[in-house]
Formats: sequence, C-alpha cells, structure tokens
Amino acid sequence: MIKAVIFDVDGTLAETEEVHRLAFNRAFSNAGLDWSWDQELYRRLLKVTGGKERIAHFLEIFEKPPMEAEQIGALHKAKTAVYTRMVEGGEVSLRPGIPEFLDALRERGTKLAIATTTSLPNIEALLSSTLGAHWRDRFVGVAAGDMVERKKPAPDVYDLALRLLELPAGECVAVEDSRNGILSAKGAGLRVIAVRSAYCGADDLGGADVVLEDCRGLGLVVLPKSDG
Ligand code: XBP
Ligand code: MG
Repeated sequence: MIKAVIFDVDGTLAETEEVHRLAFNRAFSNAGLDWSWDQELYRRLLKVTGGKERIAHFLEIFEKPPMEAEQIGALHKAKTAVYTRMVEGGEVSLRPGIPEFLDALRERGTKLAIATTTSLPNIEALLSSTLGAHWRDRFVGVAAGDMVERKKPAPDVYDLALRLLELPAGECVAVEDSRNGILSAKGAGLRVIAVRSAYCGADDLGGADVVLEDCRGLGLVVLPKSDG
C-alpha cells in the first residue's frame, strides 16, 4: 500500500526546462554576456543538476574566465527572477494527466511531497499559477535543491522529503523524469516511476521500476483498480 507519492518538478510535473533555458539566456544577455545556450547544448548541460552548478560547469567546459561563487549566485538570482515572471505569466501548464492524478491521490488520502533540484521561488511560481494560491496545502513536504548539501543524483533531497513525510521509503514511490533523479530516489531506497520528458527523454531510465511514455498512465500504476 503506497502512503505517499514524491514528485520531481522539472520535466515531471511540468515541461519547464525550455523556459529555464530561455530564462538563463535572458539573464546572460541582461548581464552583458554573449553566451547563448541552444537546445542541444542545454540538453548536455542538464546532466549537471542545479542552475548555479550548471553555469559553473559551462564556464569549465568552454574554458571561460572563472567567476566567483557570488557572481554566479547573482547571475542565477537574475535568471530565477526572469523564470518566475515567465511562469507567473502562464507560460507553463502541468503535464497532461498530472492534475487528475493529484486530485485522485488527494481523494484517496495519499500524502504528497516534492523532491526537486529547482529553487523554491520556481516551485512557488509554477504551483501557484497552476494549482492556485493554496497549492502548499496539498503537499506535506517540499524539499528543494538549496535545502540540502548535495543535489541530485545524491539522495539528499529524497531523504529530506521522507523525513518531512515521516514515512519509510518502502511506503512511498517517487515520480521522476531523469537519470539523475532516478539515481537520487533509488539512493534513498524508493521505488521509482519514470515518465519520459522533452529534455530528458533520451536518458537511460533503466534504473526505474516502471517507465511510462507520459503522465497519463500514472493513476493506473499507483492507484488500486477500484479508484484508478
Ligand atoms: C532540474 C534542474 C534544475 C532546473 C533549474 O532537475 O536541474 O536545475 O533546470 O533550476 P530535477 P534552478 O528535475 O532533476 O530536479 O536554476 O533553480 O537550479
Ligand atoms: Mg526532473
């Protein structure tokens, strides 16, 4: 019996990565930098989770002049401001099947939590614009990248979500879209349902217990047949 479902955000609850990419590029150009991440490059850079870590990785592989952590932090803060404005403007919807799945879990009394690398303001922007101002009431716990020491693929963010839920991993399931996310959830001892996403669709999702092509089948996998 599954008592809680822990959701990744980017790529899982919503296809956000293209908006993240555009926000990075807008922040770069606002800062007078001539960097531009195209979709192919962004797919490669996504192997490093976390926006600040992704910028640092980009500087390293393209042998750009190094930046201080504070400069990267300021650039990333500007990117977060651009991203949240875009999301609040309604540019992103939840993936097809997610609203119905969240409602069905609520009706059944299953607890919900979030385990994501993304920054807290991004979660707030996405979930308030898609689920409404009271979205937080639906989730027992929200675990985000900057709340833990190590980002995915380390298990820290899922370990935190489990502590917030006060449940053992064996009674929960994670929903993820990326190989890094699967490794993170598995490292915390969770069963994992993987859903293919636009940016991580070519990832090796073989470590998951179940792989779905989209989110519409989630109810069939998680909910008992009587109410699924
Ligand atoms: C998502 C991420 C995030 C977003 C950007 O990974 O890696 O970094 O791309 O968010 P996952 P920030 O879905 O596996 O959690 O810029 O706020 O870090
Ligand atoms: Mg993801």
